[in-house]
Amino acid sequence: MTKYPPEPYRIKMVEPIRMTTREDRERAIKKAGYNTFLLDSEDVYIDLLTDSGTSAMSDNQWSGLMQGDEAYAGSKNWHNLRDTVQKVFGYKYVVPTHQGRGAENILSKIMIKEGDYIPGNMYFTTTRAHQELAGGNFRDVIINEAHDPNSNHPFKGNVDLEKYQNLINEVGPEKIPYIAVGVTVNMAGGQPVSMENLKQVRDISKKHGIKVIFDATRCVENSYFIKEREKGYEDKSISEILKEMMSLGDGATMSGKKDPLVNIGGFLALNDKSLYQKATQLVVVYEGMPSYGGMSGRDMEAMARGIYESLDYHYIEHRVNQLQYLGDKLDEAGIPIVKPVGGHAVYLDASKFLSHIPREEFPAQTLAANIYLDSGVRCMERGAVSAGRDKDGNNIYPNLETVRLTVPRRVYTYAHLDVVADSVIKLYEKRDQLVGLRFTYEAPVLRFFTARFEPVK
Ligand code: PM9
Repeated sequence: MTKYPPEPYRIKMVEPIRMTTREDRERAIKKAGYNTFLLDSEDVYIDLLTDSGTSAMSDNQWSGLMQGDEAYAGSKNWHNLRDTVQKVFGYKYVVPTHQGRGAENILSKIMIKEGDYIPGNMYFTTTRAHQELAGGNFRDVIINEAHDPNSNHPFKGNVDLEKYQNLINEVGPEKIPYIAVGVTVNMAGGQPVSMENLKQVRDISKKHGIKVIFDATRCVENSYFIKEREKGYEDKSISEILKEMMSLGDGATMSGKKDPLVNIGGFLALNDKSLYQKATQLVVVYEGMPSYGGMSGRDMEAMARGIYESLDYHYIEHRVNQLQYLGDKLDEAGIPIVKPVGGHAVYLDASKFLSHIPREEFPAQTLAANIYLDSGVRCMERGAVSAGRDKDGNNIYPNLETVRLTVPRRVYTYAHLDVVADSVIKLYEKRDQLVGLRFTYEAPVLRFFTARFEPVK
């Protein structure tokens, strides 16, 4: 097999994409308040904003859509989805939700009490927002290497067991309803967690009666990294590794929009019956019946089929290596990126890329806007704007000030990634000409989605 495996699929349907002029893009980014989330998709050439809900479905999934059973309750597609999750993930109970944050909302409401602490291997935006809205305090217990863009640690998503134990000693286990373990860790650069680390997390948690809840959003990518990098897992299948990982926890939230290869959907999976009962009481309030949770029958069918497809070794090998291809091109050209390259995106180190722009002028937001201006490639800020403000209203400045080039699943080819790399390399050569941004509008929660900016004069 070549270093960068070819696409393990043929293209049967195409969607034209539009090239734009510099003038078009200047108009569009100004209208969007220099926030790439606010651009119209028609104004985008190559869309690397996110891998969320942007996957291309297979012919098998599309044919599943035609078999949607749109009964209000108890549809056959729900049974298929529930059985699939139980089989693949090994959890007893499944609560369907419209997407990942629907599951996070329910989980936070049933498990967190005012004043609780929720340790996690780095924050994720929507996850932390729900924890805080439920009265909890997030505590970062990821290893230090995760905050260092240059560390080549193979499992940068690992939980720092000492930090975790210290938090337990400090606040007491009764104040920690669960530890939230992301596999992989999005904000660290799509970095994986090792099986060994997960076993240790399970042991500490069990000793103190703390539950382990996975954010399984990109668990297939994590399973691939374990197979590639962890001794003893070379000969195991992706699905064996995934099931072993999940067996080390008590439940999981899932955004179906990522690894399960669908455009909408999610679930909360649990082993504890009383928690499941509480979750079903809330799902009817926020999402829908416990047998659809905000999804149509056809959505559930597509997700059940997508989950199985995502476990195919050739699919996930190609997916992760597409990212590696883009990362290698940028790295070879001397572009500062977060290393090693993660499972769903290449992260540019914007602090280094735009070292002349101070943190208060948001180098990553500036870089994302300028990549779009330069080539029509859309990407996403993952730095101070995403991190938001602390309880005293001060901007949080995470160590990682990054721009995420996120590759949707089964959508773009290596040739598209060449265009992206060339554009970023070209921009790097004239980086000194870029000027920072300041807010003109900022929402109090999850501000990055809707914030507006203007260039600092
Ligand atoms: N992630 C992403 O682009 C979409 C929204 S935030 C820009 O990375 C994790 C690890 C995620 C995630 C979404 C969610 C929420 C939970 N955990 O978007 O609600 O990466 O389905 O999932 C996004 P939903």
